[in-house]
Amino acid sequence: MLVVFTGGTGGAKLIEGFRFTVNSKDLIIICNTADDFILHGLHISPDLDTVTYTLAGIADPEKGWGINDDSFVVLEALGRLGAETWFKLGDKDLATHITRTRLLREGRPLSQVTKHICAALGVEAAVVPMCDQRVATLVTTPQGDFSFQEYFVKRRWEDEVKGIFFDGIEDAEPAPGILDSISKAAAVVICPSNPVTSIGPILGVPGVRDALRQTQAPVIAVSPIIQGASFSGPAHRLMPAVKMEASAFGVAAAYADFLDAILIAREDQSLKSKIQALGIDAVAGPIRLDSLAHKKKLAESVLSLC
Ligand code: FO1
Repeated sequence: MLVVFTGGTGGAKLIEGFRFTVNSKDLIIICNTADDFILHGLHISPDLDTVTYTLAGIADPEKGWGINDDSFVVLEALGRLGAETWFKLGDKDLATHITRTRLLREGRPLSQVTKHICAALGVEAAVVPMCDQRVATLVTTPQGDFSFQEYFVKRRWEDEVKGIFFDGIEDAEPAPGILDSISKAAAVVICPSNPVTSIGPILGVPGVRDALRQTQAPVIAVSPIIQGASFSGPAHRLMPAVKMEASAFGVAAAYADFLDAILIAREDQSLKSKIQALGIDAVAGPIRLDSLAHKKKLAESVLSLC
């Protein structure tokens, strides 16, 4: 059993590699849900969907989110009616949000709803939300507090970030099966996702971090930062806001209490000894995920390190 911690687009690139290198029934993917929000009255879970669509082979390869060859007819019609259109929900993607919202309203927990959507889309891997309770990332800026999607998509991550909070995290509980799967895993992989807003909330769910510290399984991370910049999204901007160094070393240090090894970029080779001084093995190599060949290769490298 390979247990994988992930956010959305960055992590899904490595998961695309696992799709071709690991038996999908052996994959348990634990997803961030603190990016979730309500729009047009619908419950949107961007990271769960990005991962599910990736595993189903229907993800949009250009954008990294949404469904391949989707249309935006409903969004345009919503715009004509005065609704907000900054979050680009495709027509096929909307079917997922409508179904999720209906099942949640019927009283099913998010983990069950996700299982239903995965089964309907033919995904055999277990895609698990970090918790069934509402947790929401709030980004504090000089212009006010924003939800993650407002900060990231609507405001194009241009605001100066003063702080980041996960509203509701203290009352969250790991979704059913998460703690058990971490303790029984053959290996745990932390994807090259944002350590603050993607992996941070998962680690913040009470009990998850302790389970990682206690498991006998090797815990391996892939750095989302190459030479001080993230290869997907604003991680390098957000890390300093929570006093993490925006580097592969900063990522390793943030996970130091449970991490056994980290894959870093060849360009960051010089950070190896500093990371190893934390008691973490550091392996430098190609970690960019620009093509399917890169994704498969990195998945193989992670598996051999495991
Ligand atoms: N990201 C964008 O940058 N712009 C969008 O309009 C957008 C729409 C969207 C719709 C559905 C979905 O599942 C994801 C979407 N994303 C969009 C991506 C999303 O904001 C990010 O993947 C994550 O929340 C960051 O992990």
